[in-house]
Amino acid sequence: LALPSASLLPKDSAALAENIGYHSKYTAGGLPLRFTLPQAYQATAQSVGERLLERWDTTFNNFETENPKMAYYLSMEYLHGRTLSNAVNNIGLHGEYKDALLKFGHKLEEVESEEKDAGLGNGGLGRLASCFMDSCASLDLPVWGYGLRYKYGLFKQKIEDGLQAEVAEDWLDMSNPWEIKRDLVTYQVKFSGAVKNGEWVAGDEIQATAYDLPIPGYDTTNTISLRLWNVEAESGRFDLKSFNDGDHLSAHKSQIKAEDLCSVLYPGDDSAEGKELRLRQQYFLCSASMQDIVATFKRRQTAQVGKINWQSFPEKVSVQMNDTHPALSAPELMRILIDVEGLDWKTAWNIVKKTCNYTNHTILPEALEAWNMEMMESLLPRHMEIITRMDKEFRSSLRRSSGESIEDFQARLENMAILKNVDPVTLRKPERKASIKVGSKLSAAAVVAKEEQDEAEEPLPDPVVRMANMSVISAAHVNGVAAIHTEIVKAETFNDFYNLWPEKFQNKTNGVTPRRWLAWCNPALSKVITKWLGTEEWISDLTLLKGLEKHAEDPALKAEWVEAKTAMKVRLAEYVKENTGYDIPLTSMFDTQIKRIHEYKRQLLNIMAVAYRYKKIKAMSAAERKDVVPKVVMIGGKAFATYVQAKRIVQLIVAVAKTVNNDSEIGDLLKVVFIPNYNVSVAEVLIPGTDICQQISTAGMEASGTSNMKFMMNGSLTIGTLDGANVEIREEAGPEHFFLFGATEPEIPGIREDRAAGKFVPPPTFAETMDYIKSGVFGGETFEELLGSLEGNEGFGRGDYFCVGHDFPSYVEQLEAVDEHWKDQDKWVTSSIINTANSGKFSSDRTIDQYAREIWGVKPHAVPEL
Ligand code: DL6
Repeated sequence: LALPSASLLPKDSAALAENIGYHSKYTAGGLPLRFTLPQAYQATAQSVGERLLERWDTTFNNFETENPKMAYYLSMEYLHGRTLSNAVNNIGLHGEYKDALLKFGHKLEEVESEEKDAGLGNGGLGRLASCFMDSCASLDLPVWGYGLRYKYGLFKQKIEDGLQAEVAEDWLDMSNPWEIKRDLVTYQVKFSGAVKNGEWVAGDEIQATAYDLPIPGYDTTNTISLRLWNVEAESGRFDLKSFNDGDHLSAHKSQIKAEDLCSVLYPGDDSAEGKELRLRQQYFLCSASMQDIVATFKRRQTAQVGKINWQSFPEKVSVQMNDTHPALSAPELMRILIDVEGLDWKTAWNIVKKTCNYTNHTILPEALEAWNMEMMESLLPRHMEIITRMDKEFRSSLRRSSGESIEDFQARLENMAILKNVDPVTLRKPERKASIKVGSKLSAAAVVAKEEQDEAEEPLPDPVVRMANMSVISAAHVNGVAAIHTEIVKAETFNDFYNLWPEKFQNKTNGVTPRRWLAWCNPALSKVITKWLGTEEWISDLTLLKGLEKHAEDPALKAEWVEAKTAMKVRLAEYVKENTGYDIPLTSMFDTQIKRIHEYKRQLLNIMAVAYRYKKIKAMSAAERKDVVPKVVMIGGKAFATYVQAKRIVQLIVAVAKTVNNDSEIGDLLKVVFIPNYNVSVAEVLIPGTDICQQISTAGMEASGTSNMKFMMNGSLTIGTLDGANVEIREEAGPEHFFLFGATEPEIPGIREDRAAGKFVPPPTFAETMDYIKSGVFGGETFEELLGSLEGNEGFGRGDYFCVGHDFPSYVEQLEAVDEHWKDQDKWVTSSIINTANSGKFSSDRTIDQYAREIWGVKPHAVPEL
């Protein structure tokens, strides 16, 4: 029996309207006489989903039969945002769907807005993973993503009484029309128990079920898969006996415990140490994915070659670990190869070392994961054996370098080993040496005193498994995410490893997809770009934007550029009005900072400069005020629920906004807006409407940043430090189109030392602003605890660890330079065009092409057109 041909689904607007009508009646669950917006969304999503499915099937079948080398991207986070708008654009049916919906009286944009963001990530790391998926599909690469299907993604942020409140975000409550549940793709994931006679007898087993999200490439049939694992309640876990005995709660207990595993995304900045559920999640992802990868390899090998040649595994498979969260992939692959497939240790280890790769996304020490060894032993006893052997072999392979003292060698070895706080011989928790020697002649009283003294000593630290060290040791390639970040990784974070294996380390400067982040989110500017370049090709080759540079002084382009920017500012102002109630004047400079709220990202520096500006304007005469550049400062971002200092920063921003915006004396000269519930779709409105963006982290602390790239593409100028990808953005745009301030990375340790030595003299503008805020001018609050962190008062944190005070004067100076630049609108527009024109490097297509060639060894594999 022949299956229906994959290319039969019609795509003209009349047929699409019919298809939407069909789904609204039969699958969208609405009432027959009404066709509401939510119903229209569900019906349209079903219709688009079918068209994605035929592409997905074609791609899958093609990979299955042709068996190219595959790369698998493992990430605990994907910050996907909305799917509908991206999908209709990527598959080239935007116009057709627009017309089809108009037949029902609906606007496509309104239908698209019905969709909830898929927020399965905390910030940059997860959003990067989603951009990478889009580029992999668009470049026709044989790549698949793996992740977890959390029920509750990143929380919804509300501002209540001036404070952040968190509300659980049940993004699946309306069902997810994009996912395809694969009932037949399931794997058992084992936990706990013990290893008996070399065999792991699990204490618990949970079933992982695959849910696939199709990822359509742009201008290609290729549609790849993001496979998210979910725990399905198994009937076997329902305890019928308890139920029959009337104990209904206990009957469900085991089911609930299993389902809990995928219930919630962990907040990114909170140290996950000690959180067993997080470790269970990480292992669940690694185990299900590695089992799936091995199964695919075996199936394709058997079909193609007739037998399985394990040596060819690294020629067919490359695994990318997105930070250390999926680091258990390496020991899990070892376990499968040895325990299930019967390979010997050496063969398995050679395969693993060639297959796995690791990306580092942070050098913040608190974010480098280290898991308690005892907990790992109890949860993953077999893996602890494997990891211990990996560590033992690594330790014995390490050699003293010439001239290195024994002490230095030992210190280096302890710094690089996987296990920390263990006895170097047994690799177990060290026994505390009994201080009373056997046969000693101490009196009974002296023995008691000695024992008491022993007890009073500091307890020995718990042994831990350092996931970053394990990742470096088991990876073929290790990469940082921006040039400066990779240099820090090589020179500091993993310096000993770099000296040992320099060839392992690479830089892969991040990128963002130009589809979502320019072509689709900024229709006004895209139109202008296409007109002036005479082609739409830039959407798949962003370097073509360079062609705009020669027109950067052309008044005709400038006029169109301003018109497009204004259209996006109008859209943004409407959004602000609707979501905050504030009116913002369109002729003002729109100044935006959007990212997670964190002390190192220095939203505090931003809002303090706003307070300083406010104070200055208030002190001006009416004549002086005429010279002030009117400005709207927008800040958006979520503070993690337990990060107290970050929540205080939100509180200060909201308080400043309330005072400034209600001050009639200030009027339109300054507006401040805290954008609540910042997420991907909010960013899609904010970025195109922004004139200048703030990338002001303490130098050396932001690995890369990616919003900086999105702003640049959309013609925003940047005020920033020499940190992360800012360095490369400034190089590409040219220093005269970038506002640089602040200490550089090599200067930071000295500044901190001076501070600790009491040598810091607060700059007058900074001290004055501190006092101003403390005076209670912003809603009567004095913000002592927040500002105390900048003073280094006892009990008030780390004494301006993030160097806000040091950088304040140069920041304010550069903000003034920004004002001067703005006053010459002609110059400003040229800078805006130059920024867009030089943003080609920051397409994730470039980044992914480099991963494909320099790390994964995979080649484009376009499937035939439908
Ligand atoms: O590489 C993506 C993104 C960078 O752009 C940010 O600079 C960096 O802060 C972020 N890192 C994390 C750290 N998470 N962990 N582990 O989110 O990665």
